[in-house]
Amino acid sequence: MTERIQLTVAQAVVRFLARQYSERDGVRQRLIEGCFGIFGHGNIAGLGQALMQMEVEGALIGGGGQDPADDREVLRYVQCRNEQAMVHTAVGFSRMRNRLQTLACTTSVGPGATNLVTGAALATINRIPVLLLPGDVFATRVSGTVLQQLELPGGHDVSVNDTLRPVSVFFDRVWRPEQLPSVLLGAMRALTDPANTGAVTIALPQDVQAEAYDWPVELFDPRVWHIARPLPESEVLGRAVAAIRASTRPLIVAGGGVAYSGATEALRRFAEATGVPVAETQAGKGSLPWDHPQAVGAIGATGTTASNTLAAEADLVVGIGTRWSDFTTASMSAFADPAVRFVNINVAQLDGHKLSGLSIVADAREALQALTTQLAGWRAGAAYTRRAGDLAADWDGEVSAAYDLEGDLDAIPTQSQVIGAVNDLSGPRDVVVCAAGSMPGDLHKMWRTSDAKGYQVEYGYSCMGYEIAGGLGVKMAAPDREVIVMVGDGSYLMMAQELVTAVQEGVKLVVVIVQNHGFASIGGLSETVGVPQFGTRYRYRTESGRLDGDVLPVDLAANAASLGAQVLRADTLGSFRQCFAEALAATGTTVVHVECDLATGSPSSQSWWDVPVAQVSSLPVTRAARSAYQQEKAGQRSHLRPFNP
Ligand SMILES: Cc1ncc(C[n+]2csc(CCOP(=O)(O)OP(=O)(O)O)c2C)c(N)n1
Ligand SMILES: [Mg+2]
Repeated sequence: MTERIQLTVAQAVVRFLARQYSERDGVRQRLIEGCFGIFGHGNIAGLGQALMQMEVEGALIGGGGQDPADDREVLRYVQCRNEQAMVHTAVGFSRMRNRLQTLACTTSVGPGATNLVTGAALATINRIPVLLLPGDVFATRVSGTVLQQLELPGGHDVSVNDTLRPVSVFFDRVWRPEQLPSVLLGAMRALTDPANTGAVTIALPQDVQAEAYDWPVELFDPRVWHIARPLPESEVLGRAVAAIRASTRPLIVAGGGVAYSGATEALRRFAEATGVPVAETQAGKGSLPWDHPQAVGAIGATGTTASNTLAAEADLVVGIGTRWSDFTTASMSAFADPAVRFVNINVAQLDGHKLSGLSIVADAREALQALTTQLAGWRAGAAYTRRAGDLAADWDGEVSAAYDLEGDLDAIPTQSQVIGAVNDLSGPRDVVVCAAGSMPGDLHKMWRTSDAKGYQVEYGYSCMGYEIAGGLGVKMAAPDREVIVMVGDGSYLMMAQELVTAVQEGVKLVVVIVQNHGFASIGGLSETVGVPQFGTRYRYRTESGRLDGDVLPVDLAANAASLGAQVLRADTLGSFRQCFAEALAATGTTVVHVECDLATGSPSSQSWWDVPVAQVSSLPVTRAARSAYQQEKAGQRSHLRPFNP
């Protein structure tokens, strides 16, 4: 007879989650480090009760983890302010831990659950594992229509949680306790599948959460989930080797998969052995240190002129762990040689086949090591490698000029000077976090990243409001590093409340608020698409009926102080440098508020991003933008040439 233990469904969930481990390269660690949550009637009596019982009992179970601290096997609860934000925090945490660990997020039913949707989309698009545990409406339905329940005339088994289906890589609902083991195992499998991970949702009806059941005890045995490193198929690898040997202008594009696979060292060895230059996507930035001889920096719409010149000329592009987003390909205009071909190394087939590439479905580290071995003795032409280095040096000169570290200390700084000062004053292991606005592009092209995990810009979803919440997760994952959150005034206004969580948890963030009174990025974009500055500045409405009055009297520094952060105000470059240094030295979460001058932008990427312009218009400014758009559009390629054997 199987031994059984009686627990509620919620108690079983937390006990199970506390005993899941991931393992790669022989290193085992807790898969779910903790549980973030906001309680309501949909989860307080179920998961809330279970988490409290675990906290109170200390759940001294032992076994499983290599780290003695793991043996406590308690799923620690952390309180948050907004459900979307807690998913961002889990994403920041998991990305920083190379997707080997993550956090769970519990919510009530209704609005608490639907607040998860944006965070879930962000996680899935960025391919970052997070576990979402929304409460759900009664399975039994005997209480009738409960508070916050959606009622569709066409069927009563649909709840608001079904909005999470399209943004989850795994979604299941536990209508009956007996289903729980299969749901939990399916969820863990999805969280630890490097090729297809993202938001994993287990919807838990509120009555089922509190229901008791006799569980087989093995369900709660420590369980280790091996994170696979798929090996490249030798025949496909051979074709890639032949293609690289035959190329004269090869270029590597390193994506997020390089860091997740722990392949930065393998990439460095490959680049040094072959002399092939390495460009980086947003998620791949930091794959090589910025001053490595083969590093040519950011690629695409927010790239360096070095990467973009090499991309335009490349005859073979080796994409490693990249999703080939439109920013990376400059909306399919970056690779201009009509004969260019792509080799894509990726754990996900979905990405491997993009751009008609030769798809090597494999772990980045394994594939790079195999390529390095098989290409032994081969090098790209010396003149080509030298040219890449010269182009990178030219761009570096542009960055130094924009950073302008010796600039006028008494003047209002430009955004580039603020970024330059932060880059200059922070340490090599410090981490910069950003997500939306004009800063991600400026950081991508200019930031000098020394450490593989030193750059955590979320640009898969580029979600305003990710910055502080995501930065909190990054810092929780790497408490020994300074985490610097760069946030625009627009993004700050969208979601700043996790400053309270940082203060509550004693987690130190350095937050730089760049105040430019509106959506500078979209303001810039609006100019190029023939809608100049429409609705992008934070201005009073005037008698003209338009938003063209004075700047609004918004004080974000006072706002941050009201949330419990220490706040420093800077209105010149000199005072910014001082305040930022003080913030780095502080022990608690510190916000530096700085006014920025918008007149001077960052150096141009000489690239393009496809944002369609109105085909017909009564406005001359829009018609002019349309003809410029059509010229750029002509540079778009289809990349449909098959890579046949
Ligand atoms: C949630 C969300 N809504 C809208 C957008 C579109 N968007 C991208 S950047 C931006 C403006 C950001 O303003 P701010 O944070 O002040 O940065 P700035 O553009 O001024 O650098 C907007 C509205 C987005 N990325 N995310
Ligand atoms: Mg702004």
